[in-house]
Amino acid sequence: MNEVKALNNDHRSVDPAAVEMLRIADREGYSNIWERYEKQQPQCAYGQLGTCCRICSMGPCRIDPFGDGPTHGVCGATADTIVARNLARMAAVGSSSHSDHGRKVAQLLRAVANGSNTDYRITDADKLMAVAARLDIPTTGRQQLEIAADVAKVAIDCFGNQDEEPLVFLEKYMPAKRFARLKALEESLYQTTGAKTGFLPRGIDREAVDILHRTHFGCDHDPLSLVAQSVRCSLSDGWGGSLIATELQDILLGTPTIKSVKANLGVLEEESVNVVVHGHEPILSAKIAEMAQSAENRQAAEAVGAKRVNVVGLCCTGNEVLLRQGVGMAGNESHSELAIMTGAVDAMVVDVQCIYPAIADLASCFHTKFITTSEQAKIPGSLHIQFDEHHADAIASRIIKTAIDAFPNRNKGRVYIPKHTATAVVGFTVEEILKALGGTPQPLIDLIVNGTIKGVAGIVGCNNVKVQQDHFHRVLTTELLKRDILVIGTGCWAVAAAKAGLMDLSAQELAGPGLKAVCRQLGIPPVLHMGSCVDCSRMLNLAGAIADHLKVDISDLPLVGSAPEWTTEKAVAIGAYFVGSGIPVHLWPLPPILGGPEVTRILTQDAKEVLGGWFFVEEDPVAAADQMERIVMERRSALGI
Ligand code: SF4
Ligand code: MSK
Repeated sequence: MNEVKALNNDHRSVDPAAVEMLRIADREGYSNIWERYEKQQPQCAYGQLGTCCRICSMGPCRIDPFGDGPTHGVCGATADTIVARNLARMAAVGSSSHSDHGRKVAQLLRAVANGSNTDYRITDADKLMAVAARLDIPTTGRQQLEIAADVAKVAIDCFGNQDEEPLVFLEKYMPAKRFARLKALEESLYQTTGAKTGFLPRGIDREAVDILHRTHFGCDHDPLSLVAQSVRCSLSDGWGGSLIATELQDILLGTPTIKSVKANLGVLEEESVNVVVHGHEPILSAKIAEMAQSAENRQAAEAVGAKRVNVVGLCCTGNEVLLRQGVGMAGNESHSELAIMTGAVDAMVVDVQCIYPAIADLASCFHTKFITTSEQAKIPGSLHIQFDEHHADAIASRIIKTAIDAFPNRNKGRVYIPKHTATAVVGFTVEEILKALGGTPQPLIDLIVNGTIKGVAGIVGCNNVKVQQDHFHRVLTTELLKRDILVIGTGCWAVAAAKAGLMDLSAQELAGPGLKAVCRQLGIPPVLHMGSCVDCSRMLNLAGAIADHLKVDISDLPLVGSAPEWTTEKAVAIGAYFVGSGIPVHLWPLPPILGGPEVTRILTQDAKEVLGGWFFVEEDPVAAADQMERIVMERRSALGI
């Protein structure tokens, strides 16, 4: 290994396990996201600014943001129209991904309730009762499955709702003041402009279809109208599809509880059959994690010379099984190829979202079975084993058997597992946080009011090859802790924080004096893992519980969000529903909107007045923490605390 290569790899990731694996990638010539990113340079500036359009066959059209070239597309579309249309389509795709996940969980709950699926069951009856109560579904004297059927029906109806009323889930879960503000905003815009501008989502499917329609050639060209619909669609994700996914998964698979786990590539075991579950939907992977423990599978593993079947997670499917079943967490998005390069993965099983197609080629260099399971995420070169929740036990068994059968083909001479792991205390659902606080948010509110904790930051999002892996996550999180700001979050950020040891109890020492004392007293880390991407709904629920308790709007609270290292269209939807819920959101890397000055102004300035939440961008993590702290302090003084 020469020094230049090592320096390059240090530049690619701050995670020592990743740096070790990238040295192997360099030595062996394994393709990876960093190497392919370098080959993509220079990337298209029009794309980065959002000013390219190819929605009709007169295009593609490009607007020169510096005014030297064309100022309009062939049809006359301006840069702002093009930027806003592109943004809206990102929000629609992101929302649809989360919400389609929620739909499948709702359909499964319906099947369990009507007895047509016996591979799953109601695991958390208390959560079922809590969700039913929230939705005003009667529970007294009724059978559990009858109640479950009603909950499933309300959820499924939210997808196809065709009237003009807001989504039932949103109406029942969104804090009263936020709901009233969005409703009043719709009415005042109607009175002042005469045009309908909706913010309260009606049907989950409808809001995404609405964007596909209004961004068709020759429809909505008004940047404000397009941005407003982007927010409405995203709210149908946060307070609709994602919320349904979270709540109903808790009913079916159990609400996560606080537990201690290990994170990073060191959770792979040299002597075991390693099955990595990756993607987002835990319905299958929860089964795989459960069945891997069976005596039959243990014996089958032993029969091929392995110690056991070791199921570990990646990305958000990983977060789901980590929080509920305590499996090890192999890594976040950028770790997916690195895990295969260890040579110790016998099967990587993927469902949907955030899966690199490159894994197929890479896996073919090893004995690793790369198994796709969703008709919505087929990848050439993989082994496809179609998941069907009505035969979940049988399919999970077949997948585990495939991994066990692959184990003897492992080339032990090529196995290298970096020894890095960190301990992480995870599983901070709203239920667990309230339990730790004695059943009410009041102690947390008291701590915020008396300044022991200045505020709460919610961090979400991915890895992005444009940012040194995990660097922004680590520095921003540590900076916020120092400033007595409690950090909560989800997704690949949560994995980054876990790998960095920030979810270990020892991380209390990194916190400012107030936060440190609180965490010591409660026996919790200062960084709380709330789940997967869809579990951003748990953050909304926590914010909502505090807002309702104080009878204020979420936008009054000292809360702030960030999506550093964001990558996906889902992150756009999450950011937009945070903003629509009244929470300012930091973003890095730059979103593709800067080519549209009006869109940029709406999202970074006007939204503050209108929605109480807005976007801001900052490249430097310490400066981002400064800005986030400033927002928290401004909100504190507005509250008079
Ligand atoms: Fe060009 Fe207008 Fe067609 Fe877009 S819609 S590709 S700007 S002509
Ligand atoms: S997995 S959306 S890369 S967080 Fe949810 Fe990670 Fe971002 Fe996918």
